[in-house]
Amino acid sequence: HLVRSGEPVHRLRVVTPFDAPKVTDLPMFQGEHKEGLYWGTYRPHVYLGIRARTPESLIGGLMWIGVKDGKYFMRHVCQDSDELGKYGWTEHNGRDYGRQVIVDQDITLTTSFLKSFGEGSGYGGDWAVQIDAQNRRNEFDVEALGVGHLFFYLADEEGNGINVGRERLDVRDGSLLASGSRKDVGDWELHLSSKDSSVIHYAGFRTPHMHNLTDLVQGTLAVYASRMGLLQLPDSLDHSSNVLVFQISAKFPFKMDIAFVSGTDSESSKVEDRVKNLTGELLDSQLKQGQREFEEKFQKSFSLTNKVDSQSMNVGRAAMANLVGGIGYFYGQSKIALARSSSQNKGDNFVPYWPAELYTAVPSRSFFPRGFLWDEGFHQLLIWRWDIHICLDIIGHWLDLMNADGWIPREQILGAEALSKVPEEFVPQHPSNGNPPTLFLILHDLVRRTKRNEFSASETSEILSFLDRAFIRLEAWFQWFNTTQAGKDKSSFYWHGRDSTTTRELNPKTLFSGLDDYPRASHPNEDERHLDLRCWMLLAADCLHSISKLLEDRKHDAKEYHMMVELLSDFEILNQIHLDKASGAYYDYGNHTEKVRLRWQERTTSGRETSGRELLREVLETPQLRLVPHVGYVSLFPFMMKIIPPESWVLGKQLDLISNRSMLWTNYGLRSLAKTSSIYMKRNTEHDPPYWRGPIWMNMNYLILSSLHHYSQEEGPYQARASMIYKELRQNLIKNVVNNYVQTGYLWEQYDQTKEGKGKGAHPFTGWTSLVLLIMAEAFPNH
Ligand code: 6A9
Repeated sequence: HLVRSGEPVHRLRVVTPFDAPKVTDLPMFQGEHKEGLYWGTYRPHVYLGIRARTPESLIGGLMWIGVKDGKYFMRHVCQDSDELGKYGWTEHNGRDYGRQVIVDQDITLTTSFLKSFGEGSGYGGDWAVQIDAQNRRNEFDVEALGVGHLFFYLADEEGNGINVGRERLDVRDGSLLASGSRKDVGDWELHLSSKDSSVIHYAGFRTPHMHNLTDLVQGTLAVYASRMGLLQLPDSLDHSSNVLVFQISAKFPFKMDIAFVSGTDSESSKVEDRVKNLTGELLDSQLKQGQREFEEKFQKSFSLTNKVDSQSMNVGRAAMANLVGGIGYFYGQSKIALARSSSQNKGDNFVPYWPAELYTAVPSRSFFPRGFLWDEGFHQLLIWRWDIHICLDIIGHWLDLMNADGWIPREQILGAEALSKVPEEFVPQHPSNGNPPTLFLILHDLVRRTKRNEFSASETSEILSFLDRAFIRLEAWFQWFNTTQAGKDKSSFYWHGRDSTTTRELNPKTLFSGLDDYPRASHPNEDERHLDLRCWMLLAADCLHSISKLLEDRKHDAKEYHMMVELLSDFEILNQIHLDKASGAYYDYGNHTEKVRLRWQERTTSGRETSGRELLREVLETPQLRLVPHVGYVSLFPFMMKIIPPESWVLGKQLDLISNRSMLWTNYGLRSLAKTSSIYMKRNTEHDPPYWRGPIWMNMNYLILSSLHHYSQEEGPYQARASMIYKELRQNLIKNVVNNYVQTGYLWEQYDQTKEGKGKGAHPFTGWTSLVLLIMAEAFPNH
């Protein structure tokens, strides 16, 4: 029903924006707010990258030459293969100050970012980058290591030409590196200042391909090296270069300040003053000031004193700084898959979404430097406590990505730079697939706190106008789930779109649930009932209900949502369809057998010769409609959503499951799947190792911990036990994440439930693993 043949692509409903005023067009996001957030470190996929929140920006970035085993490597895009000892923001406020430490073998770079609105500056103000380069092998003065090579570039995505400051660049006689002109900020200049003697070379290029900058610089260096035997840029320009790269070479240790000033064409531009203000001692003192303010704000927002030790506090600080410092701005068009057809050219079967911008935090700067819908709800649990305006702006951007059907694409791969990080087969987004509507987690919390007058008057009025504008989109989102993901029974839901024809998967995946390979019914069909989705629907209905109550005078109808809440939180109904009375566990329901396994079989290719073997699923028993007996994160959803009455025996059973070492409990957090599950730590296909089938994930642990906290406050027979388990789980989670950070320099995507809680998967993963900070602070959604 998505594509009527012959219909022009741009009129397809699936790529038609939702018809309502955009949330990001609200007055609260214009004017000073917008200008204040114009420039930032919004290119999280590079080690240091600056851009403005505009589709075609002037972008800045840093490369350097790293040395490993005597070989040279160009560093630029965050890559696991660079094997950096560490990189990440130690402080960042998401606005005008940040400090990052990068450890690359013997070299340590400290990169600081500072923004300033000096008198005379152009739109969005000025900014400075300070780079402090140290080499711990200094004293040996090995020639190759004694000199460091940094490359700072500016590139204009709009294609405007950039001029070199002067033909022979020398820091000692003046500091102008480059200049140019743009519609948004007027004329601008880039200045360099350093007390250390350095040599500067440059190269200019004309290219629209910003995702190829590493190759461009590396290739140019290679050509010059082979011709001249020197590791330096050739001091040459393309005609009308829109990319300028400066190579600054100096003996370690050295320090340099780079200042960007805009609006230099205006009469009162005071360029000299502003450059002075953003370099040298004045810059140093402003950076110190930024550091102090970050620390004060951090203490005030999370009050960790008396809660954790100082080592843990460092990790909490890094979690906050990296989540906020990793916020990016992306612009481009998602690719939307058209209904799966038998067409030959599968890869091409997509239509572009409308060009859209996204301001968002990202799960991982190296592995997944782009927006993910359900991750974002977790990120915002932290970010609203840091900066409510940034939080609302981000949520607004996500809601504006909604199409006419009320659907929001799950993974946002916008623009060439983002695309360059994703293998082709993962790019198209399927319009039949949802993703948990976690934004309701944070909105619900904000609504309750607004009701309790926890915000200032101006914040309250902004939250109200935000909710008023967003409401119609939130309703549409809810309706999208309510209609497209409905189950047979009126109180049941399931993730539609699982593959019921595959013979390769041990258990067909449910990527859109966010829990990828977490086992569900062995044979997907329309009889399925997914517990997690049912609970997300409860959260969504409850949130919409409370928003409509809050906005009462604005004539929203709360009744429909109220009925839905009553239905989905009805303990009896829940128990009828999802509770296994014998074990006290909640389960999915569907067409299922436990008797499945993967077996190597001879490949039978008709016509051609058979070649080799393949791993296929064998089903040893006819599946039946039944509860799907896997204990794990999904089975804890009613507990997470606090549906279980505090006095119920079921609560006691849930605590048993959680604290049982042969099921979910480990010293490092709760396993995603019980050790007793038939699918525990099983591969799904030959190439697909277990992911949500055992390892420990922070987002789910946080929600479970939050419920333990809740039940430890509710009077009842299980109160004391909940409290005990809460304390122990909290300690375990903190200790393990902190230990891993201290040992490896990173927060990780998941933690190994067997090998002493070792971090695994993507790293740095400063998305929802940052929730460890809220765990330290004992900060949970308000109920
Ligand atoms: C693969 C490979 C360089 C998987 O954190 C983002 C998501 C979560 O939303 C989801 O719940 N992660 C979790 O199960 C990572 C998803 C990565 C998918 C893209 C492309 C590129 O590798």
